Amino acid sequence: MTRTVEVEEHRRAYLEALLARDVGAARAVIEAALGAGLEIADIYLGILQPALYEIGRWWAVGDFSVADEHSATAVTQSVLGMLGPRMRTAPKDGRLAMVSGSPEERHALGVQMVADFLESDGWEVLNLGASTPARDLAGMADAERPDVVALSTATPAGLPGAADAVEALLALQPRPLVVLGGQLWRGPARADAPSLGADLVVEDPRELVALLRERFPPQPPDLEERGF
Ligand code: B12
Repeated sequence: MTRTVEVEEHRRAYLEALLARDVGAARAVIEAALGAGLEIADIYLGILQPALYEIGRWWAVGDFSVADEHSATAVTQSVLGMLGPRMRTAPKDGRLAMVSGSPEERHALGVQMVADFLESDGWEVLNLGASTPARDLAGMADAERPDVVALSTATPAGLPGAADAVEALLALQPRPLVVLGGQLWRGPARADAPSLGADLVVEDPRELVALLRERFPPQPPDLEERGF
């Protein structure tokens, strides 16, 4: 059996658990996927994200109520709570990232996933969750001096908020690297992204981790830590 088929089967089982509003079954599906040797990154991107997108399609055509969508989101939040700690590694070399939904952005699972991917690569992460106002975001970035601020935006209505946040972050001295991501930038808004002045627009959290490794290479472990 190929890995793709295996992921598909787990995804189908996960969706069934969401339809049944059964958090226990959802967790059991994910434990089974882990037991079958799937990487947590593949569970995030091959099971959880597509399942939520499917929920979104059902919701959009009226086959799924807002209550059902809220339940699916809460179940998935709980699964992320279970997987996140297994994905994280202790921050070790002082690389600091802030991750947030752009102003007015209420979609939070993508933010959490991006934070978890960064932590899995040894970043210290300040995760602000959904919808941080531009001024407050910039205020915290000014105080904390992160190397990078990653902003997540899902819907076209989020574009002005994302623009405000980028503007406020770019005005800081020194300023962080500003990265945009999320579903908004897969649509026509992608063409507007350069005019906002952000440094990067990235779709996939794995790609973000790889790009940031080039710009902020992890420091080799301290010799003392290795027992020398
Ligand atoms: C759950 C949900 C909600 C919940 C969110 C609750 C919560 N706590 O998060 C609530 C009810 C609040 C909500 C509200 C709305 N929603 Co909604 N929602 C969804 C749903 C079903 C799932 C979202 C989700 O968690 N997806 C899974 C995550 C993991 O995916 P993701 O966000 O894309 O993140 C991945 C990548 O994009 C990437 N990524 C994300 N951010 C970043 C950032 C960086 C830097 C990088 C590198 C990568 C990256 O990493 C993640 C992993 O790969 C989606 C369906 C969908 N297609 O996503 C609709 C969806 C996004 N919502 C939609 C809509 C229309 C709305 C509302 C406008 C509805 C309304 N009329 O009120 C509001 C807008 C609220 C707002 N101001 O933000 C539409 C958007 C369509 C569009 N293009 O406009 C969708 C697509 C549903 C649909 N099919 O119509 N929603």
